[in-house]
Amino acid sequence: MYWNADVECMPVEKMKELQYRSLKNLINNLYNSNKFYHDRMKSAGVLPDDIKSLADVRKLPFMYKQDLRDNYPTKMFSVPNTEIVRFHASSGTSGKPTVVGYTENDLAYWTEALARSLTSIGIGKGDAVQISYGYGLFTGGLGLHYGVEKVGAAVVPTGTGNTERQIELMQDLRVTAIACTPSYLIHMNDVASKMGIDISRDTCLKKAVLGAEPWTESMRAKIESTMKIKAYDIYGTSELAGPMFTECEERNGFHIGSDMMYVEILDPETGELLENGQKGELVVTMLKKEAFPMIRFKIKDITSLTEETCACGRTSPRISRITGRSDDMLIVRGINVFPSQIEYTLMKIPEIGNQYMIEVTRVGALDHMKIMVELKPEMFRDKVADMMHLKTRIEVELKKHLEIAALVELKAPGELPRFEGKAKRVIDKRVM
Ligand code: DLL
Repeated sequence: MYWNADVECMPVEKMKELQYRSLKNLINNLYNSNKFYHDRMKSAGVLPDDIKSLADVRKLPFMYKQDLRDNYPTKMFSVPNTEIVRFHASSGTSGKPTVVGYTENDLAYWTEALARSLTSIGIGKGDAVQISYGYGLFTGGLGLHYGVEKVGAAVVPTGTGNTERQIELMQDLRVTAIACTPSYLIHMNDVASKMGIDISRDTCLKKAVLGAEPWTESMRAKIESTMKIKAYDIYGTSELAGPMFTECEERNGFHIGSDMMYVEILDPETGELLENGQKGELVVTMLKKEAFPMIRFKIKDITSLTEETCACGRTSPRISRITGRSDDMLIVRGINVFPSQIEYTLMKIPEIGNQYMIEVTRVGALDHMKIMVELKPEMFRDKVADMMHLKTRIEVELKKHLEIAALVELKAPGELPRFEGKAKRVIDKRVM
């Protein structure tokens, strides 16, 4: 079943022509009306007339997450504020979040991408889909919400937390599919067991749409065998829109809507364009976005591209499941955390010295983050009450900037290990 067969199964050459026309339009508009892109292209020595084929996209300069921070909150937007109908934001490295704005058309394309994806995994009218992604500034909840409604299924908008109630609702509303992070689904299953509920026996759950954090085939196998459901991967980033692309029933990569985006896979070291099947850094140009265009955006996720027609009949290219990142971003309970963001917060607290370490572990299905910080010698006290007060103050400060809780452990000066050369600040003990 296709949502939009004309586009999803369009002959490849015809699609490439369409992409070129969209690219040409986009670059002309941006050069003439957006100061950020105009200046970027000018300093890279590229003019709109230099874009004579789709491959000429490679002449255009890259965009980075840092550009969003430098232009906080809306300086890169391409439309007047009056055209914006929604904002989303994700946490940033230096206290400032990255903000993305959407016009009505932007939301319509995002929803269309999700409608195609959900249809490709057989979710539609008659399904009840529990959305256990965060609603609000995070794109997971609201993004999927409108996609699910679009395909005519019923939304159960539980959001995150209150797991026991979520399980009751799953039973009472005869939920057939759930969308959440893979780790949260495993946690939900553990909680259900403690409540004496067997998800495979006592609920109508058949499918799960899982993403927003890395997970593996072995985690998929575990989820499917314990809950007797089919688990599909979903991918997206807030800069592109939010969750957008799933695998189809074949489960051999995310189908990319080529009418909406152009994908390159580059060698992270050399920047060289890689062949189909080779793993590298994902670089995306969004062809239709109005409020917040993305040209050659370096997402930093590692994947590979396939352009062969899929056994499902779709001609759209696929990217393989995400196997890592080319930067140091951690995803903890579905939230993006940059060690530099932690450092920025810590270094503003006068009692803290220069040494810290971040430890991420998984207890049951949930991630836990511990931050060990060395105090300055003059700030280190023997009085337990003083230290407890300081520990709480650091935890509150981190929670404010990271949006998730981290446990702080205070260390005496000189207590943390020192490294010759590159400091090892992050210990990720999670096994997936
Ligand atoms: O996580 C959007 C999303 C919501 C995707 C719900 C899927 C479901 P951000 O918070 O901007 O957006 O984080 C994007 O999360 O660059 C990847 O590193 C990682 N990520 C997202 N989905 C997957 C996945 C949302 N399926 C960053 N597998 C991305 C591995 C993923 N990593």
